[in-house]
Amino acid sequence: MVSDQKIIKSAVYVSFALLLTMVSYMSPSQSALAQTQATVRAKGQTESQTVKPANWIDNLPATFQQSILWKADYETGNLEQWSIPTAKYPGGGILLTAEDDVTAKATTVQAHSGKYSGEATIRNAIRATRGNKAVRFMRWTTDAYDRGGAELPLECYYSTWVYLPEAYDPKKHAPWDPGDGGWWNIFQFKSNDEQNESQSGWSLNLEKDPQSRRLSCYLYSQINSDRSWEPEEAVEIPVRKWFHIEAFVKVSQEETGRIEIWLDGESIIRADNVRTAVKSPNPNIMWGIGNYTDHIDGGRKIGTATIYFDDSLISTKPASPFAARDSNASAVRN
Ligand SMILES: [Ca+2]
Repeated sequence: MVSDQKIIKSAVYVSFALLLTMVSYMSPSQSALAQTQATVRAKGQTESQTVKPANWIDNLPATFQQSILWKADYETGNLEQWSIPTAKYPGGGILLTAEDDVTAKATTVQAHSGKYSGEATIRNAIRATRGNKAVRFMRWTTDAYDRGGAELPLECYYSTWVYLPEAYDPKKHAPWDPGDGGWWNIFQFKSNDEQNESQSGWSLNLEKDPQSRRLSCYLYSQINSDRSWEPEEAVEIPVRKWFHIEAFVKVSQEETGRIEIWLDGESIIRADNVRTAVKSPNPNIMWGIGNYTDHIDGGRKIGTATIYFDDSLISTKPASPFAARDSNASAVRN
Protein backbone atom coordinates (compact mmCIF):
# COMPACT_ATOMS: atom_id res chain seq x y z
CA MET A 1 0.00 0.00 0.00
CA VAL A 2 2.70 2.38 1.11
CA SER A 3 4.82 1.58 -1.86
CA ASP A 4 1.75 2.01 -4.15
CA GLN A 5 1.16 5.43 -2.62
CA LYS A 6 4.81 6.25 -3.22
CA ILE A 7 4.46 5.12 -6.82
CA ILE A 8 1.35 7.28 -7.28
CA LYS A 9 3.10 10.23 -5.66
CA SER A 10 6.12 9.67 -7.86
CA ALA A 11 3.85 9.56 -10.91
CA VAL A 12 2.29 12.84 -9.82
CA TYR A 13 5.73 14.38 -9.36
CA VAL A 14 6.87 13.09 -12.75
CA SER A 15 3.73 14.53 -14.37
CA PHE A 16 4.29 17.81 -12.61
CA ALA A 17 7.92 17.82 -13.71
CA LEU A 18 6.82 17.10 -17.30
CA LEU A 19 4.33 19.94 -17.10
CA LEU A 20 7.04 22.29 -15.82
CA THR A 21 9.31 21.18 -18.66
CA MET A 22 6.54 21.82 -21.21
CA VAL A 23 5.86 25.25 -19.73
CA SER A 24 9.54 26.07 -19.78
CA TYR A 25 9.66 25.06 -23.46
CA MET A 26 6.62 27.22 -24.20
CA SER A 27 7.72 30.20 -22.17
CA PRO A 28 10.15 31.69 -24.75
CA SER A 29 7.35 32.25 -27.24
CA GLN A 30 5.02 33.48 -24.52
CA SER A 31 7.78 35.75 -23.31
CA ALA A 32 8.33 37.05 -26.85
CA LEU A 33 4.60 37.73 -27.16
CA ALA A 34 4.63 39.60 -23.87
CA GLN A 35 7.64 41.62 -25.03
CA THR A 36 5.90 42.47 -28.30
CA GLN A 37 2.83 43.62 -26.40
CA ALA A 38 5.05 45.72 -24.11
CA THR A 39 6.80 47.24 -27.12
CA VAL A 40 3.45 48.09 -28.72
CA ARG A 41 2.33 49.75 -25.50
CA ALA A 42 5.61 51.70 -25.28
CA LYS A 43 5.25 52.88 -28.88
CA GLY A 44 1.65 53.85 -28.21
CA GLN A 45 2.73 55.93 -25.22
CA THR A 46 5.45 57.69 -27.23
CA GLU A 47 3.00 58.47 -30.03
CA SER A 48 0.42 59.87 -27.65
CA GLN A 49 3.11 62.07 -26.03
CA THR A 50 4.15 63.36 -29.46
CA VAL A 51 0.58 64.08 -30.51
CA LYS A 52 -0.33 65.78 -27.24
CA PRO A 53 2.71 67.53 -25.75
CA ALA A 54 2.30 69.44 -22.52
CA ASN A 55 2.50 72.61 -24.57
CA TRP A 56 1.70 75.94 -22.88
CA ILE A 57 0.76 77.70 -26.14
CA ASP A 58 -1.58 74.93 -27.27
CA ASN A 59 -3.43 75.12 -23.96
CA LEU A 60 -4.15 78.87 -24.14
CA PRO A 61 -7.77 79.93 -24.80
CA ALA A 62 -8.86 79.69 -28.44
CA THR A 63 -9.82 83.38 -28.49
CA PHE A 64 -6.22 84.26 -27.63
CA GLN A 65 -4.71 81.65 -29.96
CA GLN A 66 -6.55 83.28 -32.87
CA SER A 67 -4.52 86.45 -32.20
CA ILE A 68 -1.14 84.69 -32.50
CA LEU A 69 0.79 85.90 -35.56
CA TRP A 70 3.94 83.83 -34.99
CA LYS A 71 5.18 81.41 -32.33
CA ALA A 72 8.19 79.36 -31.27
CA ASP A 73 7.75 76.46 -28.85
CA TYR A 74 11.19 75.05 -29.88
CA GLU A 75 9.66 71.55 -30.14
CA THR A 76 11.22 71.16 -33.61
CA GLY A 77 14.43 70.53 -31.65
CA ASN A 78 16.17 73.46 -33.37
CA LEU A 79 15.76 77.22 -33.84
CA GLU A 80 14.10 76.97 -37.25
CA GLN A 81 10.84 78.50 -36.05
CA TRP A 82 12.86 81.73 -35.87
CA SER A 83 15.08 81.27 -38.93
CA ILE A 84 12.80 79.31 -41.35
CA PRO A 85 15.88 78.11 -43.31
CA THR A 86 13.83 76.51 -46.10
CA ALA A 87 12.45 79.91 -47.10
CA LYS A 88 14.12 82.30 -49.52
CA TYR A 89 13.06 85.34 -47.47
CA PRO A 90 12.64 84.01 -43.92
CA GLY A 91 11.81 87.36 -42.28
CA GLY A 92 13.87 86.47 -39.24
CA GLY A 93 16.95 84.63 -38.14
CA ILE A 94 19.58 83.79 -35.58
CA LEU A 95 22.10 86.62 -35.56
CA LEU A 96 25.41 86.01 -33.81
CA THR A 97 28.28 88.28 -32.82
CA ALA A 98 31.64 86.61 -32.06
CA GLU A 99 30.57 83.20 -33.37
CA ASP A 100 33.44 81.33 -31.68
CA ASP A 101 32.28 82.57 -28.26
CA VAL A 102 28.53 82.00 -28.51
CA THR A 103 26.07 79.09 -28.74
CA ALA A 104 22.54 79.25 -30.11
CA LYS A 105 20.56 76.00 -30.17
CA ALA A 106 17.52 74.13 -28.93
CA THR A 107 18.10 72.08 -25.79
CA THR A 108 16.32 69.67 -23.45
CA VAL A 109 18.32 70.94 -20.45
CA GLN A 110 15.40 73.23 -19.60
CA ALA A 111 11.86 73.61 -20.94
CA HIS A 112 8.96 75.75 -19.84
CA SER A 113 6.68 73.33 -21.69
CA GLY A 114 7.19 70.42 -24.04
CA LYS A 115 10.72 69.02 -24.18
CA TYR A 116 12.76 71.85 -25.70
CA SER A 117 13.72 75.45 -25.09
CA GLY A 118 16.08 77.77 -26.96
CA GLU A 119 19.51 78.26 -25.43
CA ALA A 120 21.59 81.42 -25.86
CA THR A 121 25.08 81.20 -24.34
CA ILE A 122 27.87 83.76 -24.51
CA ARG A 123 31.47 83.27 -23.37
CA ASN A 124 34.50 85.49 -22.87
CA ALA A 125 32.39 88.62 -22.33
CA ILE A 126 34.99 89.99 -19.94
CA ARG A 127 35.49 93.60 -18.89
CA ALA A 128 34.68 94.95 -22.38
CA THR A 129 38.18 93.94 -23.50
CA ARG A 130 37.19 91.09 -25.82
CA GLY A 131 34.40 92.79 -27.78
CA ASN A 132 30.64 92.28 -27.88
CA LYS A 133 29.24 88.76 -27.57
CA ALA A 134 25.70 88.26 -28.79
CA VAL A 135 23.07 85.67 -29.59
CA ARG A 136 19.91 87.22 -31.08
CA PHE A 137 16.76 85.34 -32.09
CA MET A 138 14.94 87.83 -34.35
CA ARG A 139 11.70 88.24 -36.31
CA TRP A 140 10.62 91.06 -38.60
CA THR A 141 7.76 89.27 -40.36
CA THR A 142 4.93 87.01 -39.18
CA ASP A 143 6.18 84.23 -41.47
CA ALA A 144 8.65 83.97 -44.34
CA TYR A 145 7.78 86.50 -47.06
CA ASP A 146 7.64 83.64 -49.56
CA ARG A 147 5.19 81.74 -47.30
CA GLY A 148 2.78 84.65 -47.08
CA GLY A 149 4.37 86.46 -44.15
CA ALA A 150 3.72 90.13 -43.50
CA GLU A 151 5.76 92.78 -41.73
CA LEU A 152 4.97 93.04 -38.03
CA PRO A 153 1.95 95.22 -37.18
CA LEU A 154 2.51 98.77 -35.95
CA GLU A 155 0.79 97.85 -32.67
CA CYS A 156 1.55 94.41 -31.32
CA TYR A 157 2.51 92.23 -28.32
CA TYR A 158 5.79 90.30 -28.05
CA SER A 159 6.30 87.75 -25.30
CA THR A 160 8.49 84.91 -24.13
CA TRP A 161 9.23 82.75 -21.11
CA VAL A 162 12.78 83.15 -19.80
CA TYR A 163 14.96 81.06 -17.47
CA LEU A 164 18.22 82.21 -15.89
CA PRO A 165 20.28 79.39 -14.35
CA GLU A 166 22.49 81.83 -12.42
CA ALA A 167 22.25 85.37 -11.02
CA TYR A 168 24.55 87.02 -13.55
CA ASP A 169 25.85 90.55 -13.03
CA PRO A 170 26.80 92.87 -15.92
CA LYS A 171 28.07 95.70 -13.69
CA LYS A 172 31.42 97.21 -14.63
CA HIS A 173 33.71 98.63 -11.99
CA ALA A 174 36.46 101.27 -11.97
CA PRO A 175 39.13 101.35 -13.21
CA TRP A 176 38.19 99.05 -16.09
CA ASP A 177 34.65 100.38 -16.64
CA PRO A 178 34.87 102.12 -20.04
CA GLY A 179 32.16 104.52 -18.86
CA ASP A 180 28.88 102.71 -19.53
CA GLY A 181 28.65 101.05 -16.11
CA GLY A 182 27.69 97.73 -17.69
CA TRP A 183 24.69 96.56 -19.73
CA TRP A 184 23.05 93.25 -20.59
CA ASN A 185 20.40 93.17 -23.31
CA ILE A 186 18.01 90.17 -23.36
CA PHE A 187 14.98 91.55 -25.29
CA GLN A 188 15.04 94.29 -27.90
CA PHE A 189 13.40 96.17 -30.75
CA LYS A 190 15.16 97.49 -33.83
CA SER A 191 13.90 99.11 -37.01
CA ASN A 192 15.21 99.67 -40.50
CA ASP A 193 16.23 103.20 -41.46
CA GLU A 194 16.01 105.03 -44.80
CA GLN A 195 18.98 103.02 -46.11
CA ASN A 196 17.28 99.78 -44.98
CA GLU A 197 19.94 99.31 -42.29
CA SER A 198 18.65 97.98 -38.96
CA GLN A 199 19.14 100.35 -36.02
CA SER A 200 18.72 99.77 -32.31
CA GLY A 201 15.60 101.32 -30.84
CA TRP A 202 14.81 99.86 -27.44
CA SER A 203 16.22 97.13 -25.23
CA LEU A 204 15.14 95.51 -22.01
CA ASN A 205 18.33 95.17 -19.97
CA LEU A 206 18.92 93.19 -16.80
CA GLU A 207 21.00 94.49 -13.89
CA LYS A 208 21.93 93.26 -10.43
CA ASP A 209 21.39 95.46 -7.40
CA PRO A 210 24.71 95.66 -5.53
CA GLN A 211 22.98 95.80 -2.12
CA SER A 212 20.16 93.26 -2.40
CA ARG A 213 22.04 91.09 -4.96
CA ARG A 214 18.71 90.72 -6.78
CA LEU A 215 18.22 91.02 -10.52
CA SER A 216 16.05 93.78 -11.89
CA CYS A 217 15.46 95.34 -15.31
CA TYR A 218 15.08 98.64 -17.13
CA LEU A 219 14.26 99.86 -20.61
CA TYR A 220 17.01 101.59 -22.56
CA SER A 221 16.61 103.61 -25.75
CA GLN A 222 19.15 105.20 -28.05
CA ILE A 223 16.53 107.07 -30.08
CA ASN A 224 14.93 109.24 -27.38
CA SER A 225 16.26 112.16 -25.35
CA ASP A 226 15.57 110.19 -22.18
CA ARG A 227 17.65 107.03 -22.35
CA SER A 228 16.54 104.88 -19.41
CA TRP A 229 13.18 103.87 -17.91
CA GLU A 230 13.21 102.08 -14.57
CA PRO A 231 10.25 100.13 -13.14
CA GLU A 232 7.93 102.35 -11.10
CA GLU A 233 8.20 99.95 -8.19
CA ALA A 234 11.06 97.59 -7.37
CA VAL A 235 10.79 94.30 -9.27
CA GLU A 236 12.73 91.10 -8.90
CA ILE A 237 13.70 89.01 -11.89
CA PRO A 238 13.64 85.40 -10.70
CA VAL A 239 16.66 83.08 -10.95
CA ARG A 240 16.30 79.32 -11.54
CA LYS A 241 12.58 79.83 -12.16
CA TRP A 242 10.75 80.50 -15.42
CA PHE A 243 9.40 84.03 -15.73
CA HIS A 244 7.32 85.71 -18.43
CA ILE A 245 8.22 88.93 -20.20
CA GLU A 246 5.84 90.70 -22.56
CA ALA A 247 6.17 93.99 -24.42
CA PHE A 248 3.58 96.03 -26.24
CA VAL A 249 4.95 98.39 -28.87
CA LYS A 250 3.13 101.08 -30.81
CA VAL A 251 5.46 102.02 -33.65
CA SER A 252 6.10 105.71 -34.14
CA GLN A 253 8.95 107.61 -35.73
CA GLU A 254 7.82 110.70 -33.81
CA GLU A 255 7.26 111.04 -30.08
CA THR A 256 3.81 109.49 -30.24
CA GLY A 257 4.72 105.84 -29.73
CA ARG A 258 4.39 103.64 -26.68
CA ILE A 259 6.24 100.72 -25.13
CA GLU A 260 5.09 98.81 -22.07
CA ILE A 261 6.64 95.82 -20.29
CA TRP A 262 4.91 93.14 -18.19
CA LEU A 263 6.69 90.73 -15.84
CA ASP A 264 4.70 87.62 -14.91
CA GLY A 265 1.47 89.32 -15.88
CA GLU A 266 2.08 92.66 -14.15
CA SER A 267 2.82 95.92 -15.93
CA ILE A 268 6.19 97.13 -14.61
CA ILE A 269 7.40 99.82 -17.05
CA ARG A 270 5.46 102.06 -19.41
CA ALA A 271 6.94 104.74 -21.67
CA ASP A 272 4.37 106.96 -23.42
CA ASN A 273 4.94 109.53 -26.14
CA VAL A 274 8.26 108.08 -27.24
CA ARG A 275 9.96 107.23 -30.51
CA THR A 276 9.92 103.50 -31.08
CA ALA A 277 11.41 103.38 -34.59
CA VAL A 278 13.97 105.28 -36.64
CA LYS A 279 13.01 107.40 -39.64
CA SER A 280 12.01 105.37 -42.66
CA PRO A 281 9.56 105.83 -45.53
CA ASN A 282 8.27 102.41 -44.54
CA PRO A 283 7.50 102.35 -40.78
CA ASN A 284 8.68 98.99 -39.42
CA ILE A 285 9.70 97.12 -36.28
CA MET A 286 11.94 94.10 -35.61
CA TRP A 287 11.80 92.04 -32.40
CA GLY A 288 14.65 90.11 -30.85
CA ILE A 289 15.40 88.11 -27.72
CA GLY A 290 18.81 86.84 -26.75
CA ASN A 291 21.93 87.34 -24.71
CA TYR A 292 24.08 90.36 -25.55
CA THR A 293 26.82 92.20 -23.64
CA ASP A 294 30.57 92.81 -23.47
CA HIS A 295 30.89 91.94 -19.78
CA ILE A 296 29.10 89.44 -17.55
CA ASP A 297 30.01 88.01 -14.17
CA GLY A 298 28.19 86.51 -11.20
CA GLY A 299 27.92 82.99 -12.62
CA ARG A 300 30.32 80.13 -12.12
CA LYS A 301 32.70 81.52 -14.73
CA ILE A 302 33.37 85.17 -15.52
CA GLY A 303 32.37 86.06 -19.06
CA THR A 304 29.94 83.14 -19.46
CA ALA A 305 26.14 83.43 -19.29
CA THR A 306 23.33 81.18 -20.50
CA ILE A 307 19.67 82.15 -20.98
CA TYR A 308 16.86 79.78 -21.95
CA PHE A 309 13.75 80.93 -23.82
CA ASP A 310 10.51 79.04 -24.44
CA ASP A 311 6.98 79.62 -25.72
CA SER A 312 7.84 82.86 -27.53
CA LEU A 313 4.93 84.67 -29.24
CA ILE A 314 3.97 87.59 -31.40
CA SER A 315 0.26 88.33 -30.93
CA THR A 316 -2.30 91.08 -31.38
CA LYS A 317 -3.71 90.35 -27.90
CA PRO A 318 -1.69 90.25 -24.66
CA ALA A 319 -0.42 86.88 -23.39
CA SER A 320 0.25 88.32 -19.93
CA PRO A 321 -3.19 87.46 -18.46
CA PHE A 322 -2.19 83.79 -18.89
CA ALA A 323 1.24 84.28 -17.33
CA ALA A 324 0.35 85.77 -13.95
CA ARG A 325 2.37 84.47 -11.00
CA ASP A 326 -0.57 82.32 -9.86
CA SER A 327 -0.72 80.47 -13.15
CA ASN A 328 3.09 80.37 -13.30
CA ALA A 329 3.06 77.76 -10.53
CA SER A 330 1.18 75.39 -12.81
CA ALA A 331 3.66 75.78 -15.65
CA VAL A 332 4.44 72.36 -17.02
CA ARG A 333 8.00 71.10 -16.81
CA ASN A 334 8.78 67.84 -18.62
CA1 LIG B 1 9.14 74.08 -25.49
